Amino acid sequence: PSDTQMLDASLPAADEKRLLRVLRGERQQPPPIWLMRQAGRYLAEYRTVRAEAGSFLDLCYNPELACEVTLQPIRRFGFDAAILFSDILVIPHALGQKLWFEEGRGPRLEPLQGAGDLAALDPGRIEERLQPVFATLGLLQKSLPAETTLIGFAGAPWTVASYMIEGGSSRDFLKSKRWAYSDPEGFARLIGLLVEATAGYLIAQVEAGAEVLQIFDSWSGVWPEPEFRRWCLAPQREIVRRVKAAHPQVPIIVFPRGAGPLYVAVAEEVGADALSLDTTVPLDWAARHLQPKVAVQGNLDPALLLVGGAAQDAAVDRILKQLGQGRFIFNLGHGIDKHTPPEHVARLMERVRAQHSTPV
Ligand code: 1CP
Repeated sequence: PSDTQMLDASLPAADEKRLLRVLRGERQQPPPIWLMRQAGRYLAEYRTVRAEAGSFLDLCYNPELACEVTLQPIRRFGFDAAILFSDILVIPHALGQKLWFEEGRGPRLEPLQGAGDLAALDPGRIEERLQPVFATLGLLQKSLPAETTLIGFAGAPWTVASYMIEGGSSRDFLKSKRWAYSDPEGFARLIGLLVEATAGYLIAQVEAGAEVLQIFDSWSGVWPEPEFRRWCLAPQREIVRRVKAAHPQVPIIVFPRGAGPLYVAVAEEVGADALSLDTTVPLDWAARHLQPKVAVQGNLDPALLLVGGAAQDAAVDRILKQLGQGRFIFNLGHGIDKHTPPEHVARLMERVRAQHSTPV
């Protein structure tokens, strides 16, 4: 190691991957780029493998095929990061809850009715049941290009709990909210169980090869502030604390979708290295109030990728201009839509990579 590295162990090594450099506090120009849900149905090669695999869950638990679909968008577009192909709902599945995916309807679970149902969930067998996921990470570690960062992930406790209680996707989250407001102690036990399971799962992902972790709190935007702090922020913080206690060097990205002004509380209190911004977060506000504290990632509206052309270019340029002056990772504000023409993604890549190296 050089003298500078010995003086400051937190300084990125000269050969460190671009995404990791941003997460360790450097600005990169052009910014690293990857897209949420970058593997999936908008790619013909994904649809082929998906048809061959059987069900969506069969694909998640087949290491060779899951590795293959993770690599597909890397081969096609050359993103700076690959995200493990899996789903946030493998945690309830590994806890023993019935889970299936209905074509066109999304995930379905046999819903939890109340704290009485918690006894049936077994957190002791998560690592054993999710062996195929760790095997996928091992294969990816060996197959990815040297410059590509491998991202592992999990859902945050509230978002995962909502699927467990509602039995699938929801518009209003009324079953979950009714439980949380009427029996906060019982609900806290479910959240606590998910904190435990999720932290252990993420630590095991690092040990299997994940270099960065992302925690998806996709439905954090539905709570009043006190409940946001109790059911979203505090569990995120506890998971980050546990993962960092085991692996202090692993960067963690948190996505508190819909948190609005509470993004600041997440930046200050969770201990994450980066926040993923949803599409509604104002860029000048994020540059002023978030970027000095953490790296930021986002936040192109996925709907613009349906349109492409000049409208897409203008939105991309605006994000690059406003967030590109600081620690920044280009991404979408939410997952890519299955109707996205792949040519529009290629156009996005070209535009971001055309950013010249300019001083801060
Ligand atoms: O074969 C198929 O088309 C199934 C569609 C699909 C895919 C491709 C589902 C079902 N999950 C996934 C993969 C997935 N899910 C990944 C890895 C791939 C990648 O990002 O490239 C990741 C990170 C997720 C995470 C996920 N699953 C979230 C959090 C992110 C987000 O979009 O908010 C959530 C909420 C889920 C639940 C889920 N799984 C699948 C669907 C359709 C949904 C969402 C349902 C809903 O909107 O409520």
